[in-house]
Amino acid sequence: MEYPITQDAGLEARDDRLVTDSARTDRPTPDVDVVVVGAGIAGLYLAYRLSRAGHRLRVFEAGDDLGGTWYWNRYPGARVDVPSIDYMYSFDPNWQRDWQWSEKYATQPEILRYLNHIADKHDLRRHITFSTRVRQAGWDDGASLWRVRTDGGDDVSARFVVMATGCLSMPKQAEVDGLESFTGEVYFTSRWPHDPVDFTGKRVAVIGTGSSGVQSIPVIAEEAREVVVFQRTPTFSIPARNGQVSPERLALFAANEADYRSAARMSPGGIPMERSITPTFSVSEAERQQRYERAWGIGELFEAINVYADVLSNPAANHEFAEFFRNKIRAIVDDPQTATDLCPTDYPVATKRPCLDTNYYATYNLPHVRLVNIRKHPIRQVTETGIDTADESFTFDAIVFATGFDAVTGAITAVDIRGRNGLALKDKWANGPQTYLGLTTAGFPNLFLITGPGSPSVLSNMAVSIEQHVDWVLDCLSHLCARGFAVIEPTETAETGWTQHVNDCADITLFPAANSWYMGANVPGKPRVFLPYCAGVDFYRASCDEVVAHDYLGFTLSGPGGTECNDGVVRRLQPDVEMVLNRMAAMNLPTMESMPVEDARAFYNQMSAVRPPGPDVGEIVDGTLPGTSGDLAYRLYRLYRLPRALARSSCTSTAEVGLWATPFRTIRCAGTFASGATQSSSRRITVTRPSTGSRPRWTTPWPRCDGLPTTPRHSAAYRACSRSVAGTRAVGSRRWSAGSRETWADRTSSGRPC
Ligand code: NA7
Repeated sequence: MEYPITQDAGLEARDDRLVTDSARTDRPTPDVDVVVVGAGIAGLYLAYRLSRAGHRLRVFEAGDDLGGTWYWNRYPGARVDVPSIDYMYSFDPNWQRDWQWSEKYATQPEILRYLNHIADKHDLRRHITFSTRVRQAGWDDGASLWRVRTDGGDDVSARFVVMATGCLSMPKQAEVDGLESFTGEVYFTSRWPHDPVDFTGKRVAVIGTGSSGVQSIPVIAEEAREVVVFQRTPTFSIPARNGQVSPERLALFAANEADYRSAARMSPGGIPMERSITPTFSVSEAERQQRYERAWGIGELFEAINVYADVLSNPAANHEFAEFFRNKIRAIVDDPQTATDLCPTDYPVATKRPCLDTNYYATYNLPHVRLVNIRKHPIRQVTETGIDTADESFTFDAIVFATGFDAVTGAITAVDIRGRNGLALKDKWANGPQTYLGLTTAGFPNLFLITGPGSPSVLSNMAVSIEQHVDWVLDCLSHLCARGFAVIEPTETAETGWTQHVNDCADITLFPAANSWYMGANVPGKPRVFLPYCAGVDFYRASCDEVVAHDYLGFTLSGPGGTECNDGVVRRLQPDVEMVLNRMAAMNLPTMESMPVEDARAFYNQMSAVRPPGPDVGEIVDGTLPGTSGDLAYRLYRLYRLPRALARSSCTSTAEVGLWATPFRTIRCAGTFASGATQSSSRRITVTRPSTGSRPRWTTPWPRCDGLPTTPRHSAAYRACSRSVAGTRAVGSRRWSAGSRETWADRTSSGRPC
């Protein structure tokens, strides 16, 4: 099909200052404005936006063609795991005229066709240099530009570099001894051949049971004579129930696409969906089972995890949901030992990437398919003819590695990126990535990361998150142009604050309890750090927007016109503290410090009513903190759930300091209720490991009912929460302006920030 080429139509107004500031300084003009690394979904959208905005760009792509993940991951059964119609660009408004998805979850070939269709329709290929890997990018401080080198011999200078390298694009090594001696065929799901692979009549080993294994095993089993699956960690998987695109969903989409898109952008995961506000144990067992069945039956991952508000925060809730899954597995799989081995037991459900499957568990009932639990029977080595475990020798014609990726950071640090003073990004991130908004990193000016660590990325619908990041970058470039700046870089303060916030968000969930690739735990030697931002696409977007609204808070902008920096931290509070304040703001309640203790207590009482029961208070400590007019007495509750403790406490004469603790970190202790006084103070407190010696089991219920949106927008969740606290006596009507991000201490009469 031919499409009209639109490259010259509707160009956004271009401000030449990006490229011609050298005319006003002695800086050299770079070869291009922007180098983009990668031509997957992100790279293509960047090519579209940048070219339409009139920027000179080059896109380098290691593959021989476009598509990124969807170019490489062409293993049998490869499909997207969010509904196809949610997994498409929103910038292509008339898509319905020339594109229809054939299935609820499109296959890899269909997605690749879609991406090619978009590239052709908008003439994007002309920007892309294929079969060329960017090896190095070095910041030239004197010239304020990047010098980019490729394995194809290109040496390109650019004002900006954008890493659109994808979160799951750097395959892990095989990590088994003896592979070179194997005389059969070897395949990696992440680098599948372009020519058809025929397993008919063959004995095939599959190593790995993540999404790639779960999708490919049933398809391989349809052809192969024998399939042996080597499983290290079992996975939670729900039936995809694939089929045609849901007509209801399509109708909803078509009826008002703008609303649909907007709902996706302001949702927790990038697919229109209300955040669940129902705690698991607030309903009867019968209702719980009913909802679990629905989650199992609907065949959508985000919906399934959203079944109850506290699945990812309350261990008991998670356990019950996990047990439901395990019972399903036991019911499907005939052989009891195989069923037991397929049941995940050593991590909470959804803290490793859950899978969507078609006949995965049932495949193990086929007589020619066998599961080997390599935790019990470790792989010793690959031999010339197959695989030896500790107690058995297997013969294979082919071995398939479905062993995953060096996720989120791997493809970024694979490029030798050097920032100011030659600092290597790899070295900077040696103990874990530090970013501001997952988009930028201090010491590396004019470098943008699309869906980088510290952004929702792999916990979201990537199509939505990619567009949000690219849009943010384009707006940023426009801002720089408009204001005469050439360089943007986050401050250490902003980056430290964001990195802490990302960790804080993860630490009040169960995510850190799993050895997952979210935690970097699948790659030997990789620092164990939670990589994505788990508070949700909606909360994240609000942070990004606030940074812009506050004159690029936390960024230093510089150029011929001078330097500007509105330094600060966009999220300073512990996330659950912030939710409390958000809720109060949304309800037009007075500020916390202006409330009498009784009102504050009543408010928390109401909130506690919608929370699941948590453990008792761990420790109560009395002390003093310096206040603006003398010491403040405080009572510190070192606990998992402050609100209930406050409700129980009889203390009214001293300030009560809530410590929403993150056990292994230095955390912020913020917020005081002053009896009669309006001053407060705060400091950092290091919380030590509890005497039990094990990691505390967090029940702080967030995100959930308390997860009110950052701006009081509206959602059913907000209205329901509002109703649930309707008994709270409003003692004032001061509104904490949406978007303001002060600490409690900021908002005391002293006005002093903590
Ligand atoms: P995943 O989800 O990382 O799965 C990889 C699987 O391979 C997982 O079961 C691993 O076990 C297993 N694995 C990894 N290394 C080894 C070694 N050395 N020995 C045995 N088993 C191993 O990658 P996928 O490609 O399946 O999916 C990645 C994402 O792509 C997915 O989430 C979708 O979004 C698309 P482990 O769990 O580490 O014990």
